Amino acid sequence: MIIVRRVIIYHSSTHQLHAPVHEFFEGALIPYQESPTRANIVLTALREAGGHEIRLPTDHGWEPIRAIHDSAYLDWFKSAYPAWLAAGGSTSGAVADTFAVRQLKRRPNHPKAALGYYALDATTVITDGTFQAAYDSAQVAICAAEALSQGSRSAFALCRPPGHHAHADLCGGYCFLNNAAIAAQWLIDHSTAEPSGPVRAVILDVDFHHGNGTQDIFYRRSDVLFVSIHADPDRQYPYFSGGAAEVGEGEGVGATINIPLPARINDHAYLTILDQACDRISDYRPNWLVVSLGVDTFEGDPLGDFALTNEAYTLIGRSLAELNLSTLFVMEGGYAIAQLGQNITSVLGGFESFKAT
Ligand code: SP5
Ligand code: ZN
Repeated sequence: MIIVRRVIIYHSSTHQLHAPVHEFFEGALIPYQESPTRANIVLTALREAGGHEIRLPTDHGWEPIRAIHDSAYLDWFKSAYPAWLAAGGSTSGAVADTFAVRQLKRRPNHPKAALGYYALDATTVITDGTFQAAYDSAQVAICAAEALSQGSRSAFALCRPPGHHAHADLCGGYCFLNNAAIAAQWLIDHSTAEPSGPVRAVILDVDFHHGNGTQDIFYRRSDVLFVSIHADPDRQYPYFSGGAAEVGEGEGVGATINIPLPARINDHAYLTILDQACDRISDYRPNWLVVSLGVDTFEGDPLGDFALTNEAYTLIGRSLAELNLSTLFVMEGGYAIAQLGQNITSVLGGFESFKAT
């Protein structure tokens, strides 16, 4: 028998307000890769695939976002763009040129200084609509989490901007608010207590890049298992985290699992590793599964160096369905525009068509 479990889709239209023009890429200015087209294409592909309920988010306010992010960071983010303009910055977007790295700890109030204090790289260009887009992207994730907590078996949060590179008080890697972390925390906070111990969530991050922000947010906790399968940071962004030796700290030791992979990895090798990760997830016996879903693992992705074909995404969806958990997909990266819609619908299609034995 085929169990058809249709994934409920949440998306926002205000993501289009976040549309920086350029980014630095290997020393050159190129068009901003994390473009509004990405989410539009995924939504169109989902509509064409048919059969999904597609919903806009309702506003759940600041509380679920404050549960993850530093309040001074959120205050800064809210007024970063107008403050930048008032300080003489260009309307093409606010971006840092000086960063608060290592021993540099001063935090002056100047808008340009604040940018470099709260950003880990120069890809988080803040334009007029960025704050609204990021807030609504987080609301998309929260509403999808709410659907799960109300009994839906699965949901897909079409978040844009993405979230997994954002720390509690840092933006980076096109990310401002950590949508997956906010959703996981929301699920934990809205679950009925387990007699057997704390409510547990897994965040499985299959984006090409290590989910540095998510890792850092939960690094000292045992109630959220973070599993990330990604390009070895010895050769790829975000470089400064994502090694296999990073396993958590204090209470959280063992609740972070990093699986760095070589360039050109193919479908078969990747899926073998994913299935090993799924065994670790089952052993943890979580109440909730949040999947940070990036498809920049695709062979044609301009930011990636893996060799996954479209068929891999159906099999990834299927492996995740086999876990038989309440599952929330949160959109992260994926920049091969022509195949982006198909790669995402393949994951959801593989998940939905899993044949129970
Ligand atoms: C959410 C997400 O996927 N963010 C990714 C941010 C990556 N930014 C740095 C990209 C540097 C790419 N260099 C690769 C060159 C390939 N020719
Ligand atoms: Zn990525």
